[in-house]
Amino acid sequence: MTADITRTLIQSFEQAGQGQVFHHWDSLSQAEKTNLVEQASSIDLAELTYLVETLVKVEVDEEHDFSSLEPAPYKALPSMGNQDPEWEQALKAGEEALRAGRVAAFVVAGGQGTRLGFNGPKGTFPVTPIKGKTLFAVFAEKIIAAQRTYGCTIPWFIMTSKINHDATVSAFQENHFFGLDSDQVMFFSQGLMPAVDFQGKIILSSPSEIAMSPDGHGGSLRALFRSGATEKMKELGIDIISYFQVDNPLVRCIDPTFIGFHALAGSDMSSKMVKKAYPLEKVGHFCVQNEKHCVIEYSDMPDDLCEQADSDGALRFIAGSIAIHILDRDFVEKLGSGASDAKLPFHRANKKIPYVAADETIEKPSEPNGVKFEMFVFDALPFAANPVIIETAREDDFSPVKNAEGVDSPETSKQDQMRQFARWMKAADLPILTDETGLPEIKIEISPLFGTDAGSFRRSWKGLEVRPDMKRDIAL
Ligand code: UD2
Repeated sequence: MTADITRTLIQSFEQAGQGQVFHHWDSLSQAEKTNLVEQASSIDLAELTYLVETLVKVEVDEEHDFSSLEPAPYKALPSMGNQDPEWEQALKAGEEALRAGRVAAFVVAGGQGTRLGFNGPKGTFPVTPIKGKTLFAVFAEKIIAAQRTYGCTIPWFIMTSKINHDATVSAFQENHFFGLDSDQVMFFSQGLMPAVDFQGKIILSSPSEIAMSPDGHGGSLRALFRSGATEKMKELGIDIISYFQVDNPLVRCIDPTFIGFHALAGSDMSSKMVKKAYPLEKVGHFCVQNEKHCVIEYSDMPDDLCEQADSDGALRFIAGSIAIHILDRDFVEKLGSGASDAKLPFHRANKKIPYVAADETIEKPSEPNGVKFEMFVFDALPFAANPVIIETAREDDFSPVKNAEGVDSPETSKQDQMRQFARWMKAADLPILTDETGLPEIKIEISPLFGTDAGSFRRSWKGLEVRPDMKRDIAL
């Protein structure tokens, strides 16, 4: 970068009231200067100024107007054992789309995993009950299983962030892409946003380093576009993107019925819901406001609405978002390219952000001292044509690993995996003993390559030449 361009960059920061970013300039080495200039050039100052004005320098937190909020309609699961023509038609349509090679898998794995207290990329966290396979390994096997069933290739797009990109790619290389073809796995990094203090000033994490953090999973739409992933999808004939989060080993990464509902409706964006387990469960709520579908995050939804009941006593806002969506490729391009007026809003989150003090030491605050900006993927829903929301059984799709202990922890997730495996065994009339919650007395682990549901499990079991001892732990 020439001296002229650097001078112009510094001036633009001064004009935007962010001159402090270059406060230590004269004492920096050449390498440090290059790093700082690179970071500073990636910041859209106009966007940041707007965010500071609208999200940071506001006197009182603007209250949302929830007066016209309605629960979003959804397609309820057919009751146990019943055939439902609409669900069967959706299954067929989804299977056709898969056989035609129209579907890609997409995982967002750019988060920092702070709550879990795990340092590596979250996808490399071991989650299965016996073999300790990682989240990435489980997803890869599910994708391979779907490819075998539908005789197709399912490209897998993986969004990382600067913090974990290299470690993620290395984990795949070291594990031979978990059985996938290396050509079908594509990695790209999401965007970063600078953190600011409560006056809106960009925070430095060292004299030569701006405190930057990932721009939220909503950043995936522009990252898919900017990285060339959507272009690649177009070349491959893919128009259906199966979106899931890295923290949920139970997720059906490829669910033909869900794909079919989306395809038949000509939807821009479809979502799965579960019935909330309890009124204040920490999931987003599917709602309709001003005739548009939307998700209101648990932290924004007033408790009285979370707890509101219908005349029959059922929760009114019952549809919880478990962050499983299908996105139409053209829709992602429209939102991600910035070419249309449809733009995802940013949300503010108060955080403890390490900063460089006047004497150049690094301070770690014990209270929130600044603001990070994040976009949420579900904010795309109001822009989507023909959105479809379908119900799914929580026990077959959702048991995330978020916390080190307690709810949504490695322990609860392993138990939920084993309950699922025990259900498949019971459905195949195997003598498996469980407690009243369905947890088997022995440990069980079943690879997606052996079975991904009761039907495929039964078929593989029938084909076994040597059956495992049902009194010892079983890993298939
Ligand atoms: C999310 C949803 C919540 C519910 C829940 C289900 C939000 C704000 N809330 O809560 O409504 O659906 O999930 O599990 O989304 N990620 C990135 N880049 C980022 C930030 C996050 O890739 O910049 C990924 C992260 O790696 C993970 C996922 O997004 O796969 C979820 O992020 P989170 O743990 O911050 O979301 P959470 O649990 O608060």
